[in-house]
Amino acid sequence: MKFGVGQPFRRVEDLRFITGTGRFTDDLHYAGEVFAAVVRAPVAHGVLNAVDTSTARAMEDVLAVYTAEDLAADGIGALPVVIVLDHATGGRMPLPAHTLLASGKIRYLGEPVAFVVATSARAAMEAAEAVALEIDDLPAVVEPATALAEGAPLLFEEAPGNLALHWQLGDMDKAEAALAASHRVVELALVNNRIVVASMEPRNAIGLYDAEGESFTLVTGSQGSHMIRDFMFEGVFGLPATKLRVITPDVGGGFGMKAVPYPEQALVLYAARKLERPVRWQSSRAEAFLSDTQGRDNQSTAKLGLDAQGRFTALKVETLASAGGALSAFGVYCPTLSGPPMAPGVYAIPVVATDVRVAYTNNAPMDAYRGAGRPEAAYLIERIVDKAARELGMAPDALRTLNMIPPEAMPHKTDTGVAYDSGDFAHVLRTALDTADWAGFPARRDQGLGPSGDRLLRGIGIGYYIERTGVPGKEGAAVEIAADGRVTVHVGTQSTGQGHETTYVQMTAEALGIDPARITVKTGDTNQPIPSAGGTVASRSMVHGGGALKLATGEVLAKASAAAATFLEVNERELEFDDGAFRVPGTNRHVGLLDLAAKVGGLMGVGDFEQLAGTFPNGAHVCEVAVDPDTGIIRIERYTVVDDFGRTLNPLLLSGQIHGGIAQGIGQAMLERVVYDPDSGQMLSGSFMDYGLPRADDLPFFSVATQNTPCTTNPLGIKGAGEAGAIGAPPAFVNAVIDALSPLGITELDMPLTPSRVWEAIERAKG
Ligand code: SMO
Repeated sequence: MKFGVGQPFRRVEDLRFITGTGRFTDDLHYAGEVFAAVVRAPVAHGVLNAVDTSTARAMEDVLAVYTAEDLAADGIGALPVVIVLDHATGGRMPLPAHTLLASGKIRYLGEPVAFVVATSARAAMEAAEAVALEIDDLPAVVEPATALAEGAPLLFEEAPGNLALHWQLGDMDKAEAALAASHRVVELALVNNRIVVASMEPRNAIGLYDAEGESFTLVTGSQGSHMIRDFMFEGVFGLPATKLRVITPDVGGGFGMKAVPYPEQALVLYAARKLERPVRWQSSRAEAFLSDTQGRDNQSTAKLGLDAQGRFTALKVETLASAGGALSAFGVYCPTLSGPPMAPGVYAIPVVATDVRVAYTNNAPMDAYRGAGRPEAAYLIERIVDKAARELGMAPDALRTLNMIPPEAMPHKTDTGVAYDSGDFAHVLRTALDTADWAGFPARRDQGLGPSGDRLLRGIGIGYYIERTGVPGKEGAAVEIAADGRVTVHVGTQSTGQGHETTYVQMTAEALGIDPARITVKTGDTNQPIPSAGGTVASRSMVHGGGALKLATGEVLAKASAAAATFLEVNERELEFDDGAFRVPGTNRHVGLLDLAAKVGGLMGVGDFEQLAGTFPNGAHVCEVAVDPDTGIIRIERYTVVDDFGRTLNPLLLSGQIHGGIAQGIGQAMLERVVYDPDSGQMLSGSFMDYGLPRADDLPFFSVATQNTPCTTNPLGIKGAGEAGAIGAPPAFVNAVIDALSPLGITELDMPLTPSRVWEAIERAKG
């Protein structure tokens, strides 16, 4: 079918976006609305002695200035922590309150301290500047290692030694013993750099209050209206979730950062109730740098054991991670439940253990960023495998192939307890290497001169990733065929730019045999008629949302089939459904689905899907680079990806996902790093003048293809593709650069591989 699943159907939402008629939160206006601005902490760590709001309150057009005292007086609670774990050594992790407004103490630069509401955005901003804060500065700690060091300034009384969590997976002693018994042990220490999320549309929130119904509406850019509602309400307002409707219109990027609740979302609701007026807040880019949750930020040391043949015997990892200056909803998820289980990657490693210490630090709160822990795991294993190959004098592809879990061993349970259901890793790797002309690289290595006439240093690298997605859970969908022939599909996953409308339209058009132009996809409203919704995280939208839609279209067809049997006066079993119509085979008697819907006054089908096990997208990234030794500038010459996504719904959109993921992964690996001054905690990279995002001319054209092995744990065979590109890219890129620099004796280098860092390493190596 022309518009069916598997076809490169063009994005149905793009006309709206490219003609400027998308409807984002800031495009929506409400009668009587007023404007909020946040007073943010000007220091990273300090005692907050007083907040003087008197000048601001007296300013023209100012309606209110709220502080932590006002919130406390009204019984407003703190934001929820979703991931709560036990310390490995026993005992629940401490849970210092993630307050909406600071009280008593400041713990990160940009932490909200007061909330100003005025009749214009300008008046609100000016009044915010007039709020006087009396702060005694404290020394800041901006790295987990310094935060955990003896005598470091303490952030929270509840967390002695700044230890948010000490957590282990596997038996560290067993891993140490297995390493001791190994033929060889390869060691690696690396930093996974802290990065901002940089969604194109900054965060925002509009709060509405209905005094009569004592109910709220929150309009906000999010990765799922249902998840924000469920996080927001009980803890913060002490009200049942039914008292809050959350609406999320078009969203310009989320990447994990918009999956969590924020103080401002609660504050607009609070202010809307106090003032009985719609209250709107729109983050500036500068605020986004300071107060959006950030990603990655950990340091690991790892040991990989090998036997005499090069087979892996054990992997032991020790990680220090940062939670930032407030515990965000999934703040400790990435370095614990998400990353470490994936530590062995695609390799058979009999013993694997990880020890993680998460520290409170005077930085923005830490949370999920595209991949959320899995990129960290993939980066570590793929770097240490490359290092092992170099130390053994073995080709990196051969060492990988030797240790990869073979398809005949599927399903395979890793020592970390993860059950891989399917995959043919060696075949995917071989396909990628062939496409990248890996075999022809030695001849290319010696080609080409830099601008000064020096020889360019060329290198090639592999990053093989696997991620666990399709996290078990429920997702709902509903399909409504109106009597007039219009079809509405309700889903609970939220597109933040991925193009969900297109894929859901494709799936529906194929299942119902109807024209895609008839179908409208609705999302982002907790009032939708769907039984459950988990939102868009962890590459789950097609895995879960696709499953739910399949159930919903199935129910519509079942109802229609019964109606068709009555109408055609045949037994239902005699009917066939084909090309949008029920037919009695061998006759010309038939009725179209849409005609039937008109006759019965409309049809509705609902699906409530439960994904029971993980899915495991995986693939090989092969990156080829040329480093100019005079400048340290790295040019990516070729970039090849072959993925196993189980089943492809739309190859055009899929490529888009991979392209964007590579750009974000290369961004982290080549350019991006949040820099806080180590003493003051001031941010030195607080704008795009100082923080390098990748641009189109930093990247080559990509070769992207799939070699799919059906997923056995999802009824559609889908593995999920949202995060994959960002997971495979960093190790492929860094391994390529180290390959280029290894003739100079450079075998370790931490991200981001900026020209200055590369140039300095080259100069040092030259002596
Ligand atoms: S980083 Mo994601 O939204 O699981």
